[in-house]
Amino acid sequence: MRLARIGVGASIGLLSAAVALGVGEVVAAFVRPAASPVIVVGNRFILLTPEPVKRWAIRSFGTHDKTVLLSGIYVVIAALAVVVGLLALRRRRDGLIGIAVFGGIGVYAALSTNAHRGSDVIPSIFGTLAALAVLVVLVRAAGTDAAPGSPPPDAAAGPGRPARVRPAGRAGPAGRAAAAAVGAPGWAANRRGFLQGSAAAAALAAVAGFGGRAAQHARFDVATARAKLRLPAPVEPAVPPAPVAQVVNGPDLGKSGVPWNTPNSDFYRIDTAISVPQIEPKNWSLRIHGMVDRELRLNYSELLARPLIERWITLCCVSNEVGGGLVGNARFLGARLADLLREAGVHAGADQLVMSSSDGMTIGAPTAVVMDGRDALVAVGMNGVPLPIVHGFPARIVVPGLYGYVSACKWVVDIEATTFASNQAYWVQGGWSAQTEIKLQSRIDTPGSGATVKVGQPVAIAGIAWDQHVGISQVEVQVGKGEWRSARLAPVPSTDTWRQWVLPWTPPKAGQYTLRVRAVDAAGTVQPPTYQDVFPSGATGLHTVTVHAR
Ligand SMILES: Nc1nc2c(c(=O)[nH]1)N[C@H]1C(S)=C(S)[C@@H](COP(=O)(O)O)O[C@H]1N2
Ligand SMILES: [Mo]
Repeated sequence: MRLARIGVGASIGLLSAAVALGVGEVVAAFVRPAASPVIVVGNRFILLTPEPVKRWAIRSFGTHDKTVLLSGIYVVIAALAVVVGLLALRRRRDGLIGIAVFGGIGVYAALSTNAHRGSDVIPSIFGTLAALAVLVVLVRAAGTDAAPGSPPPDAAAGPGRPARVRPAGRAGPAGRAAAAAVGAPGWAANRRGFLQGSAAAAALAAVAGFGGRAAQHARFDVATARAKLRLPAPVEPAVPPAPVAQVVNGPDLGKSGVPWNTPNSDFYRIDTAISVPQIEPKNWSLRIHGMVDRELRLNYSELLARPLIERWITLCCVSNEVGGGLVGNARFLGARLADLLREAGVHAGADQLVMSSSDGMTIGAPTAVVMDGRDALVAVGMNGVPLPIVHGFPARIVVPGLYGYVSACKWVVDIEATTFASNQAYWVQGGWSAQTEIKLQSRIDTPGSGATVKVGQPVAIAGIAWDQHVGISQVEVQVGKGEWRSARLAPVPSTDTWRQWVLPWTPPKAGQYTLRVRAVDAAGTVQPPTYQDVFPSGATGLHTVTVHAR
């Protein structure tokens, strides 16, 4: 009996919440996908999350952090919905208040998050109204014998089951009716009505949810616009990587290490965008302003009309752990950012460029680094195709030698010339260093940690090393406590990319071996062995793997 009550209460709550979310998706299809209530709440949640928790999430879930966040939000919503449903069964007014509080959270999130606009409250409001209606209908369906003329609720108490004693005036009429009805003898008659109502609500939620999402894609996706786009040929194409692959994948070693070029589909992704910004090239423009002589505004065709250069650039994340995968090497096509800044006439005192994305991210780069002659790009292409949407379509910034969080603004729409003293960008507000260049790093990709190798048979120890815009001059590998031996290095087109390396090794006898790597940069600095956490300016330490020889 109690179980039936809990089931009914839980269903009422869950179905009301599901309808709220479904209707929210439909309405968001008319407003914009980012206005969907879950997205709005998710974005607010990311901003409220303390920096150490964010770091933990990136460390534990990496590229899947947003899937985990969204799943978490759904689980929390479901749990709270069950509570609201049970409250509603006891007293309808409490259920209605619960739903209103839910809706209020959505509205608050939309109004208080700078990535959102006022109109983003609309889906949450409609979703809330729909949920209130569903709750009323289902509570009524669960207790139809509360209809005028039906016996007073306590009469529903069966033989041997004492009537419940309730403080006077606590429950509203419908709530009292439902409480009495569910699980009591009269309930059998209500069950059908309740099940029908529930099925209708579930169908509504599903159709609205999936239909709403489909409509959002149809109306807002820029995938079609991206697919139709033809980028101009670069005035300076990137040097082809063919010789690189040959050196590392030598005939004696077989295929080893990581590919020189990270395919777009394998490229790591780090950002705070739960709803990936969808910007039509024709609606895009970049504004350069602040401490400049003349403000500059550039639309997409004006950007493409500039001389575009193509460069191999290795991008990496400050959150990359020693041996981690938040690093990738791609061929970027873009216009020189320094040229644009010179046209705008950036003031000498403007030591920081704060770049903003359409989703409200702010990223601050040192002006001097961007202007020092390196190939800092407003990129439009990646590996021969327009930037993938998740990597910043239609335009992003790439600055060789700087971590992504202080340079690589995706979906960039605004650059403000300002100072470090007067302006803190997003990650810096969370305690990450305002100014830092990439740290010298190296990684063993093969053999993998825990791999088994054969005694007396040569294997390739291979991997990558990087120190963008400084360059790698040497990579050394140590087996156990042995000598540091120099690895063979692949040629590179510039100092702005990672460098592949390989060292043949023959395990002399059975046992466990520790392989350790360190790089030396072009200035002769040896990679320090001291471990340093990724926070606040990037990890240091040597990558080590253990293998078994049999
Ligand atoms: N708009 C936006 N741009 C962003 C970020 C972000 O969260 N939002 N993250 C930055 C970080 S921390 C990194 S490491 C790079 C990652 O770029 P990728 O996802 O293309 O690999 O993007 C940078 N640009
Ligand atoms: Mo990053």
